[in-house]
Amino acid sequence: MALIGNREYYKGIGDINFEGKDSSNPLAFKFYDPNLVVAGKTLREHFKFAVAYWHSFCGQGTDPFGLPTQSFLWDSSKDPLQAAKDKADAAFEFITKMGFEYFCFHDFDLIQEGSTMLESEKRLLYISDYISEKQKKSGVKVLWGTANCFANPIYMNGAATNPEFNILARAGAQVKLALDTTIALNGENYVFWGGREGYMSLLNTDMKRELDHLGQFLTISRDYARSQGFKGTFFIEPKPMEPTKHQYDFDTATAIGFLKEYGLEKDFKINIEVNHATLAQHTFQHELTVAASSGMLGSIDANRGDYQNGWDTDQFPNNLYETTEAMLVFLQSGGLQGGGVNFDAKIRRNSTDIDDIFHAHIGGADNFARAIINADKILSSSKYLELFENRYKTFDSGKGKEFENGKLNLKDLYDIALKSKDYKLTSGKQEMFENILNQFI
Ligand code: XLS
Ligand code: NI
Ligand code: NI
Repeated sequence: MALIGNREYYKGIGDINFEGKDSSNPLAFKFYDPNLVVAGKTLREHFKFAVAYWHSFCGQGTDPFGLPTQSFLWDSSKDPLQAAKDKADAAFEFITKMGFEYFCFHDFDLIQEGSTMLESEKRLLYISDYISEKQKKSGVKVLWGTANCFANPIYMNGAATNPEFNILARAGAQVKLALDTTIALNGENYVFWGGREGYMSLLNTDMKRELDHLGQFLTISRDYARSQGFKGTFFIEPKPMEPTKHQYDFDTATAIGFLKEYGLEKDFKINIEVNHATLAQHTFQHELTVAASSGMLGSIDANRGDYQNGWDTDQFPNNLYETTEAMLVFLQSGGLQGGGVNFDAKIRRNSTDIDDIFHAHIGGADNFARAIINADKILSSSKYLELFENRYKTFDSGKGKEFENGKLNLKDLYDIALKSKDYKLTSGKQEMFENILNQFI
């Protein structure tokens, strides 16, 4: 029985089950069978699907041009404490009906911010007690928590990179409370997404000083969390822009360079969001590959962009090609380190029925399930891997191997080149690789 709260918010919708690809029931998984074992793990274990509190229970269909289109029953109480409990009831009802085990949150998704820091702290304690009880009853867990240091007007010039110290300190207080809340809810990880950590114009920005401040801010945040017993991983979530013109955590490569510069690479990994990758002019697969190459593929914010426009549309993932290519990287790198797949996605402004949020998550989960099943078949029963590895076979032995092992200097390369006469124009076989992908999709 899915209903965990006192009243049912998603009336008329029962538990979402796996019914297989021939099912005509729109409220059933067609491909996501949580217990299906692929490459040695169940799909549930591979993905750890999480619901994003902000999009699913707070976002009401607003856009920069329009007022809310979705009104939620759980928002009806004028008392912020009651409203937060109602929202938690709705969230737990939804998550358990979906059969998912995780959610992700910002501090003030859980409860409305107070007018002072102390009031906010009281409110967060109040709601985390309530949510912890619900976690005990339902088994629902926190994949990661984070602090919203971007919505409040005081952060218009940045949070940890604000040119004024007292605003930075205020962001620090907020991160402390968000960490306390994450720890109280047994959160497995903690995210930093630097929405306002960047610049609008370099004419008025001391970039080096702001980056030093960010490095120091993350260092003391980590130290505080560790001193409170937090064992999880910290994630940086790169995004190139929006809301700032230029965000400091532009993409995965930039974020990894930053973490290494400030000595944070042991505690931090990367949370990759699909639409942020495409905003940075990269593919999702590219970002996963960069993170995996440094052993820093931590978590995924699953969504998709729109190829006809240039902002973060946060649509639910449904691009099977894109996700299958991503799952090739995912499987080959051994999956996510500590994280999971968080649906950081929102239904469209004109999706106003109570079941739309179910269709969205069902589609997202089915998309990932299909993609990993395909990717596993490509890796285990096609010539893909052999062809892939074959491109590098001249480094497997002889002089190539010596080069890889650091045994050759530049003069050695010169001597080898003098002796080489014929250079073969070896095909990259891209079209054949593409056909393999197509065959298994
Ligand atoms: C916004 C980000 C944000 C983070 C959490 O673009 O995706 O939602 O995931 O702060
Ligand atoms: Ni995100
Ligand atoms: Ni986003």
